[in-house]
Amino acid sequence: MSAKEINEIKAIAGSYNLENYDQVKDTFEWEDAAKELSYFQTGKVNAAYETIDRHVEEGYGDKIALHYINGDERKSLTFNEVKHQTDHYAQVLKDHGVQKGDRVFVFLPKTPACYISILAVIKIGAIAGPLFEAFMEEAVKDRINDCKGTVLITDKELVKRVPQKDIPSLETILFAEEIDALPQAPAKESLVEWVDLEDGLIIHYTSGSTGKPKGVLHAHRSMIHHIISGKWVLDIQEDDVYWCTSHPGWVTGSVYGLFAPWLNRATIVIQGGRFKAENWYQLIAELKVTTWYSAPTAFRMLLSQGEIFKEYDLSSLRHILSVGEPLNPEVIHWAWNNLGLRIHDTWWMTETGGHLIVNLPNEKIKPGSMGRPFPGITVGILDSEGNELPRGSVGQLAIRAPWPGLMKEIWGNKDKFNSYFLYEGWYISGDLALQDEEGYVFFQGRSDDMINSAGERIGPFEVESKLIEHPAVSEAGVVGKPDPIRGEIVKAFITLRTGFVESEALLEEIRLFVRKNLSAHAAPREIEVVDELPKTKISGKILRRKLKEQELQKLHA
Ligand code: 6R9
Repeated sequence: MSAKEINEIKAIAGSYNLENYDQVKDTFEWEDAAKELSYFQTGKVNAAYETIDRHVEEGYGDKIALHYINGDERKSLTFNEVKHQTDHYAQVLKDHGVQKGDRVFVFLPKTPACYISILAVIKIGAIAGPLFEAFMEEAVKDRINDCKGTVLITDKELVKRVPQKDIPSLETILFAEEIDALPQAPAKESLVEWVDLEDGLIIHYTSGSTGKPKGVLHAHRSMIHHIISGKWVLDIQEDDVYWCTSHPGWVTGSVYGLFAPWLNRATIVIQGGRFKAENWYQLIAELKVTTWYSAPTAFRMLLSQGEIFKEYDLSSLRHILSVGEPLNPEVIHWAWNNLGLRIHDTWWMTETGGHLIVNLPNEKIKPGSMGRPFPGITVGILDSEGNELPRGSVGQLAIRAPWPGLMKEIWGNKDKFNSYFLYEGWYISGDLALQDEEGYVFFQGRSDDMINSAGERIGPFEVESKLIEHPAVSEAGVVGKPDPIRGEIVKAFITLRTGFVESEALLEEIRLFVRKNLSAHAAPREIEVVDELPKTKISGKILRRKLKEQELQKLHA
C-alpha cells in the first residue's frame, strides 16, 4: 500500500488501536491481552461482569450501550439500564433454582431481551445456549436434548416451536414478556457468580459433515481473545456505533455481536426484522454507524440492488468487516469505489472462539485472501500426514494450539473433540488453504462435505435425515451447489418410494417439510429426483462427492 493510500485511510479512520502489525506480530503474548480485563488483578472472573457491570463501576453507566431498531420501533439503553435489566433477569433465573454450570437456552428474536438473557445466564455462572430465531421444532429439540438444558427463556410466539414433551430435561420455560413485566426489586447483593477461567460460558451448536450438530462449549477464558480482537480487528473506539448483523444464535452474533464490542465498551446496534437493503442503509444513516460487521452474502445482496445506496448518507462508516464465507474481490472493489472503504475479511470458526486470520484496519489488503494470522497465532498448511508444506502449497489449514478462544470441549463427545487434534500441537480446521510468502492466507474450499450457504454452516446429514422422514422420500444425498449470491445453496438429490410420482407440487411439499421441521436456512432450494444415488461399493454409503462433481460438471458444461 502506498503512503498516500495509508494517509487516505487514516483520514477516514482517525487513529487505530493498533498502529502497526509488524510491531506486535512476533512479540505479542496473550498474557498482555489478559491485562485488559479486571480479573487480572483479582483472579475472579465473570464475562457478564466484564462486559457490562465493570463499565458502570468505572463511571460509564450513562453511556448508551445499545440502540434497538425494528421497523418503526426505536429503543436505546444505557450501560446502567442494561446492568439493571441483566440483574433482574439473573434474579428470576436464581429464583427458579438455576445453578452454576446449568445449561439455560435462549430462544428469542434479535431484541435487547435476547442479549440481556444471555448475559443474565452467564452472570449467575450458568452456561448460555443461544438458539437462532429461525430454528424449527427438530433443531430446537436436538440442541436442548443434547446437553440436557433445564431452563429456556423464549417468548409467546417462538414457544410454539418448542416440542416440550420431547425434551425431558426441560424443567422451566420463562417468557421474556413476563420477566419484563415483573416488578424489579433492587438487587440486595451482587448477583455475579465468580468463576474460574476454565468454567463454561456459552454453547453453540454447529454442523459438520456427519451426524447431528455438535455442542461447541466455550470457557470464560475466551474473553481474553474477544477483548483484544475487538480492540485490534474491530478497532473499537470510544465514540463508535458498532453494528454486527449476525444473530447471537450464531457464534459471530455472540462473540462479535455481544462480547467483543461490549468488553470494549462500544455502543452496539441490535436490528430486528428481515434483510431489506433500504432498511439496512437507512439504519446506518440514522444511527450513524461507524463500524459494520457482516457477511459476503449480505454485501452481494446489497450490490445486486444497484445504486440505491446513493440515496443514503453513509458517511459515518469508517470500518467494514466480513466473515463466514469467501469474500469476492468484486465486492471489495465495489465498496472501495462506492463507499471509499475497504472491506476487511476475517476468518475463524465456531470452534476457534475468535478471529484467527484477519485484515487489521491499516494493513494492506490482498483481495481474494482472508488476511494474515492474528498476533499470537501461527498458521500451518499441512499435508495428509500432518507435515508442514512450503509456502504457496495448498493443504489443510491448521493452527498451533492452544489459544484463549479455543473451544473447551464438544459436549459429551470426546472423540469428536480429539478429531480436531490428529496431529501433535495442531488444530485442524477442515478448510483447505494456501499461504503466500507475505503470510496472506487464501481459502481453497472445505476438505469435507460441509455446506456453507449465506455464511451459515449446514451439515448435509441433518438435512438428509429430515428428507427421508418424508413419506415420499426413499434416499437422499445433499450437497452445496455454487450460487452467485449465497455462495452455495443446498441441493438435494432424492429417490422416491414406489407409488410416488415426481411433480412440482410434491417437490415443493418436501422442501416445505424440511423448512417447517428443521429450519428455513437448511431447506433445500433445489431438489432433483434421480433413479438411484451413487454409493460406495463396500459400505453402501451415499457418495456426496460424486453428486457434487456431477453438479459442478453441469454448471461448467
Ligand atoms: C465465524 C464462522 C466456519 C467456516 C470455516 C470456513 C468458513 C469462515 C471465512 C470462511 C472463507 C472467510 N469461513 N470465514 N471461508 N473466508 N473469511 O463463520 O464460523 O459458522 O463455524 O463457520 O466458515 O469454511 O471453516 P462457522
